[in-house]
Amino acid sequence: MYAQMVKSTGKGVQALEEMSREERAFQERIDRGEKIEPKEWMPDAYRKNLIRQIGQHAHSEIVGQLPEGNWITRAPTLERKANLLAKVQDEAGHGLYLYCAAETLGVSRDELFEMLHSGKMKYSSIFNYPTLTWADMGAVGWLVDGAAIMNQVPLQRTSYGPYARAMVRICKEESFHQRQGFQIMMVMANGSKDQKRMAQDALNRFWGPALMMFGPSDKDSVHSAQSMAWKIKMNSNDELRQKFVDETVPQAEYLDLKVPDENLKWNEETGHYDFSQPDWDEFYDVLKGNGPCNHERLEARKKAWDEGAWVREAMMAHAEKKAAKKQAAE
Ligand code: BYC
Repeated sequence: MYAQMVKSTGKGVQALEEMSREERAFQERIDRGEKIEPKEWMPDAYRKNLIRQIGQHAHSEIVGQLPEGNWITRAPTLERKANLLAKVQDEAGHGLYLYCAAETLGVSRDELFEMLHSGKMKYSSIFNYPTLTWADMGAVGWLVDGAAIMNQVPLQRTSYGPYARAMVRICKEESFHQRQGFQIMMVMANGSKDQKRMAQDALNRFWGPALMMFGPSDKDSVHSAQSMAWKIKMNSNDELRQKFVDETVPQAEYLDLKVPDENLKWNEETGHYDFSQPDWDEFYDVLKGNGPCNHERLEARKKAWDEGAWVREAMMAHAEKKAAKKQAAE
């Protein structure tokens, strides 16, 4: 049933005159800034869209552990290893909060995992790129978590209560992640010639994919209009991408690294940087499953799921035994 739910919910916004009385009252609650809670009435399309977005967000956190997990055993110092380990564990925690939030909408965790593993549900495109050197741990923290915060801070005000509340803690932790990434970049950029070259190379490879994290340009975004009307999304994709560029370019300058974009230029008139769009053909190709690591990431997730089957079975057996014991005592 939920496989159909993740299908696109359209490009435009439902017109007021097309709304039923219930739908209109619901929209008015959203417009007043009220939070919607799990047991309350909501339009089916609102529920579907939230399951899609929160589910994809949860999957991104879980799959997002893989590129950094790759470097835990090769971190250059014990302190770096402990920091990276903590960060990767935080991502697992974020996934769990988000799966819980999605479950309050009536979808089960098993259904969500099935949709991830069968490719029916997406996760962020960024995690289909490889992490080739230690400098990538800096670039991921700085750029990927930096982009994530840009997108997620406004989501603390999203209309669905459990999602908004989950975002509060997630954002606090993402800020720490961004800083630890930037600090790695500072050390690399101020280190030996080779270290600086590695830092620049990591920036070169992650800049475009980080810009893609915000989704297609506004004119091509399928869900933005309705999601923004429902405050499932607080800003458009292009707005957040611009904000990210405006904040990140001065940080690159501070690192004395060059953002790989010949068209990047401060625009006095707009008060923003002009910049090149990322390669949208590459983005859609990654979404279709053809990125450098799509296959590897999904296989790793499926393997973890299969190898964890005995844990789930043991936990379920324990819970059932406990429930039976309680029932017998009553
Ligand atoms: N990658 O209509 P649009 C993290 C899809 S985790 C893949 O604009 P929407 C972190 C989109 O789903 C970061 N797919 O969509 C974790 C839609 O396809 P469907 C994740 C993408 O939803 C560990 C289609 O393209 N953050 O930060 O309005 C370590 C059309 O797009 C992408 C979140 O999930 C993409 N980049 O806007 C470190 C935040 N972009 O579903 C860090 C919550 C678009 O119709 N999510 N698509 O098949 C959002 O804010 C929104 O869902 C997005 C996309 C801005 C991502």
